[in-house]
Amino acid sequence: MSMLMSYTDPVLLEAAREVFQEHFRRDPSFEKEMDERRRKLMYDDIIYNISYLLTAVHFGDEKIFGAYALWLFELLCSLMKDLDRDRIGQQMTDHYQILSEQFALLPDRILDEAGRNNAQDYLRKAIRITQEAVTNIPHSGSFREGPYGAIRKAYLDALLIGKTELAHQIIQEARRNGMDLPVIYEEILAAVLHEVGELWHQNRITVDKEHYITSVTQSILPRFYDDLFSRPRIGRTLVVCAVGSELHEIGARMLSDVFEYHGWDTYYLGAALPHAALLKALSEYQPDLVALTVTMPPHLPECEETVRAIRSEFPSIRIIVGGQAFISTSGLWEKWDVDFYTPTFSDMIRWAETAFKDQS
Ligand code: B12
Repeated sequence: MSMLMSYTDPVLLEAAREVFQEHFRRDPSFEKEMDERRRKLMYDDIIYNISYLLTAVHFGDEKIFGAYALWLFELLCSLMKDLDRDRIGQQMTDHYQILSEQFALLPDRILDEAGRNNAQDYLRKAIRITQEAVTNIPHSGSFREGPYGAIRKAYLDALLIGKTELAHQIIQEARRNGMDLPVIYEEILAAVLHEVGELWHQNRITVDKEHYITSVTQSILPRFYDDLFSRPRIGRTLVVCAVGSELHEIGARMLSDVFEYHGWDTYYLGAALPHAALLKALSEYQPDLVALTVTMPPHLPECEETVRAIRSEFPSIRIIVGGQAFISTSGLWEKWDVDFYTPTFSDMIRWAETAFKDQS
């Protein structure tokens, strides 16, 4: 490439126009994703991308384009909040592919053969860098640390790029390697859902992705059931539900499964259970224990009301409460007439083993 060549050479502008149009020809989603404003920016961006690529080729320095590809991907993720990282990654890898096809056609006046080859090489690397960036999200706290960090990340990465089957395989493999149900539930599946909530909160993933990951997780739980029901029974009964209009129910369901795993007979009543329906169920199943879960603090008053009603109508049933709503209180549960609260399944099972020991 000549030192004096302009990035706005008509041949390059024509190539940019071709790249722009090819995106719309190749991918029908572009029509609805790109409004007028975005189309204008997109065209300018293509010219900008070409200028970076030619600069990298000019200096024979792949890092110039590689670093730019990463920067551009993160910028687009911040700007196009309605699209998730996976989709933007797809757009950008298509983009580098289309650019590569156009660059192969550039005349020697713009790039000689060696330059064209270098450009192809840099574009291939930009594709790889972008694909890696899709799942390379800064995670909160200890998400990637400890003995379960790697598997949590592998499971979440698979879901962030829509690989449902791979996500299932990762969990099945953990099972085959001897990780038992309560650990998989709490250390992998629950931890990943908490992280997904963080990513949604930070606007790093879109709501549809959050729902998809939730639904895949829900589809994984029944795969443990053969094991669950074949375990020895201990003659204890548990009723579990998410109170009031609480829609977050996966914690409640997991809790029910963990008790079932420890030999309890459980009745999991799902989300948003009306108060009266719960009392009816308690009278029918006569459980030893009832577990109530609350995620959203506005449902706490309803939970308190439910606890009062259970105490007065079924004084012999023990009550435990849990869920994220309690984490952000100053020990609220201690002011209620409940038997136990803990944020973790392992503590809960330890408590149950002691609390029901004398009576078995
Ligand atoms: C999936 C999800 C949803 C799904 C729920 C689907 C379903 N079928 O359950 C849907 C889409 C319905 C949803 C809706 C909403 N959600 Co939502 N959701 C989540 C998400 C991503 C995962 C929830 C989950 O299943 N976690 C995994 C389970 C296993 O964890 P857990 O419930 O905490 O349970 C663990 C412990 O707490 C404990 N435990 C739980 N219960 C009990 C009970 C007992 C007795 C014991 C001992 C222990 C225990 O054991 C479990 C294992 O460790 C969370 C993120 C997060 N931090 O969890 C956000 C999150 C809870 N949602 C949030 C919000 C804001 C909402 C909405 C208001 C969004 C909206 N604008 O519409 C609505 C409100 C719905 C409603 N009316 O209740 C916020 C809540 C913020 C807050 N504290 O106020 C969160 C934290 C996301 C975030 N980071 O901001 N959500």
